[in-house]
Amino acid sequence: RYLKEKSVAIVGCPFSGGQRRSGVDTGPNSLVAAGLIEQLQSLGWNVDFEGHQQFEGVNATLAQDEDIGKMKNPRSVSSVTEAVANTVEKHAKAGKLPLTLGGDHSLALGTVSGSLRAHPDAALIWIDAHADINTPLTTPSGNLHGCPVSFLLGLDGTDVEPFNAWLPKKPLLTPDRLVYIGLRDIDEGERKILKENNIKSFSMHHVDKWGIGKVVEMALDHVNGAPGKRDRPVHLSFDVDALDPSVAPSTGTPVRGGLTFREGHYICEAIYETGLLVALDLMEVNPSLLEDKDAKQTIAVGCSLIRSALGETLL
Ligand code: NNH
Ligand code: MN
Ligand code: MN
Ligand code: MN
Repeated sequence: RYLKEKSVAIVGCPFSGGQRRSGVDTGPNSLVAAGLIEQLQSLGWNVDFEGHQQFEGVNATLAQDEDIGKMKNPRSVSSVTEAVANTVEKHAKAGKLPLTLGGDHSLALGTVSGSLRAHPDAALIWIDAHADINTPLTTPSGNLHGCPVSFLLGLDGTDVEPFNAWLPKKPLLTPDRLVYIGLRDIDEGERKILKENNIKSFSMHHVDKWGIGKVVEMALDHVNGAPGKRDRPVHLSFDVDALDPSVAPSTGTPVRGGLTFREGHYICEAIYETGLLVALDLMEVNPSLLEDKDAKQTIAVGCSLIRSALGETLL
């Protein structure tokens, strides 16, 4: 409904500075090398891909990027996310669906910013084992991939350099348009933030209790403000670590007890079915961890989640 045509723009983001394990920067290239573009073309999409984002300069100086407070690599994350925001905004305003391939999840500060500039009333559906809503004050690790959502909401502690040089004074996202599915590893400070801001979260406990069908329904009801109402554009940010490590082993912070293969795919299929998907992120695929067969499995699952979100049907 919001797209001009069946046109997807791939934004490959070879960046790992939001966390400390190398290799996640090779995720985008691995997904493309596995045939993602051809797969999307055969689903009838026009695929716009002019090579991955160029972060060589930033990546080369990561080691010199000194901490600011607890934040690790703050200048690198800020400049990369600012650039990604501009790219995603450009594609979205051209009526295309930006598909961002990570790279670590700090990149979503950029992707969601870009989406919200083009679709100011959009909802954010965050599929993850983690809430990624630490602030620069609450982060236990200093890793900015655990913080993008707090910046998007403009929570206390996020008005900091260098991010405040480009993030808007008035945040683009409000807590009522955010929903989580898959959570099972939340930090103390995050728990408090989720409560205080009344943020809707479906943990793995809820997936077990109600089943994935009901959970996705409730998640969509929540962000649209009423049961059955479906009109908000949706930005879907999918961290592969939401899946169980037996399904997607090659990721930096696996947490057991995750979504099954089908539950992950169901989420993507159901959101595609609404016709409201305007942007998609597939993040945290790290092919350099573990053995080759685990990397291949994780890359294949990444490609198939993307296909499901872009309309591959089972029948
Ligand atoms: N919550 C932890 C932190 O802030 C871990 C976040 N790690 C993730 N998030 N992989 O998706 O560091
Ligand atoms: Mn994440
Ligand atoms: Mn995660
Ligand atoms: Mn992650």
